[in-house]
Amino acid sequence: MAAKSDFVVVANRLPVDRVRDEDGQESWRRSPGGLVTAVEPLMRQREGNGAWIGWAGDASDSIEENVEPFRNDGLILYPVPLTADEVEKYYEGFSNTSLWPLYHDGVVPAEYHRAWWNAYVAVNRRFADAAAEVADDGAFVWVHDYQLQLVPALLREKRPDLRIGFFLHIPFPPTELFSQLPWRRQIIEGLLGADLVGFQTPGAAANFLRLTRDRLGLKPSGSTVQVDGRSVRARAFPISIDVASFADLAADPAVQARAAQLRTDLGDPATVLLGVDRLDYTKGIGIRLEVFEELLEESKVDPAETVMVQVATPSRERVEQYRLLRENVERTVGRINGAYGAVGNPAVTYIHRSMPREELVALYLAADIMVVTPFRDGMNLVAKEYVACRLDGTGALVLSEFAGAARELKQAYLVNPYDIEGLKSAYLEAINADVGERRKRMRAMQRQVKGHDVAAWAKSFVEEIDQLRQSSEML
Ligand code: ADQ
Repeated sequence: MAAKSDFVVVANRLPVDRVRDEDGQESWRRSPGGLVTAVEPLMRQREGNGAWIGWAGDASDSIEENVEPFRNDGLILYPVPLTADEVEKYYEGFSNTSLWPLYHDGVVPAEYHRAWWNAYVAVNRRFADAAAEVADDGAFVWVHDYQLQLVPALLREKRPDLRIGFFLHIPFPPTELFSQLPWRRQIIEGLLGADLVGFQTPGAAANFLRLTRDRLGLKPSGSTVQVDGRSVRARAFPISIDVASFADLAADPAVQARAAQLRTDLGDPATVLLGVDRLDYTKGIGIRLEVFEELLEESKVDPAETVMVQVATPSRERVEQYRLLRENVERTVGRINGAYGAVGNPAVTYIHRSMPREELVALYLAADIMVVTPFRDGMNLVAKEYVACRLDGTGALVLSEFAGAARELKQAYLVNPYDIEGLKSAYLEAINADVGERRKRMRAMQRQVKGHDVAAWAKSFVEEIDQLRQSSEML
């Protein structure tokens, strides 16, 4: 058993995937994603004492098949095994077919099944047990996201000495919507096991606090609620990105040369529109493409001058709604290209792959207009990454007001993604804006993002939990 850790992250996924090559040789490969991008820089500062508990992303034959903790790139990684049945019920089922749509305004209907819930409870218990074993006396344990909402209370039961933080990366729905959930009480009680519950927006924190009153009869006051003689604080900690590392890549001559090459490959158009998302029905990818299609149809944009690139990272491919979405998006891309593309110059370039960070940044640099149109999104890091990369102050961001990022990036062209005419006007306004106007907006957004990077986000969360501990010790 490796040494105990004083700083433990608990998240559904490890920041690596286990891959097997053709000869059956196993190795670990870094995996992309919002959470890894956000927490990794902080973990690295722990001088080898930071631990990360998570699932390795593949099904085990049995949960007895334990993989020993191992070191990877300065982090101690503790894999939590899941069986194929648990992957189906806990991950694809309860997490991604019940909670994910429910928490995103019910963009598609949420499904509830008791067997999925039972698997969710069992897996949350396994994560809590792992954390209880790994954490040193009085350690800080930071639990992440909707897959693990029961962990704070389960962990507190075993280890009352720990400081427990929880951060929800996705939205937290209004009480009327949340109350659909057959296990609403258990989820709220699970979260209340933490000392500090962080959300992306003040509205989400308010929804949660209201639920503690409506469903548990507690008496929240300001951002705090008393439960079992303890104080639990709930408030917003808007997540961000590692601004400096994006700016460094954007300043790299090789990345800039790649961006120029991409524009040449796209046929040197006057305007490049870009979308980058996980292929998820909350992200509004279909509507974004259809708006472009209508503008082409109405000759408001010329396909010889304006092209679109859509990167859609494969995601949750075994979940039915995601398969349907993929079919829909790919049909739309095909239709647009059939009508408006030319040989060697499609109107929409569609990429359904993950890509290295350098290539992503080259795309951000190649794009005049970044289009981010989720129907609901906890934050949306892509919007912030684009802003951080536009070092020369050019470029424009079209951003859904239903992304958490809209609270901070107020100078974006803000849109309601349900309003098609509004979306069309915003595209055109962004495309036709003069250089000075775009620059003024971009510079203001850059000041915001630079002043609030991911290091500041993590620091403020950890400091707040320290303060809570000190004030409770003084009582
Ligand atoms: P996501 O829904 O995954 O995150 P987002 O915030 O946009 O959404 O983060 C996606 C990340 O993946 C970005 O860092 C992006 O650069 C990267 N990425 C996207 N496509 C890629 C590709 N093809 N190749 C490589 N990298 C790619 C969830 C919530 C969000 C919240 C984050 C963080 O849904 O609302 O902002 O967590 O809290």
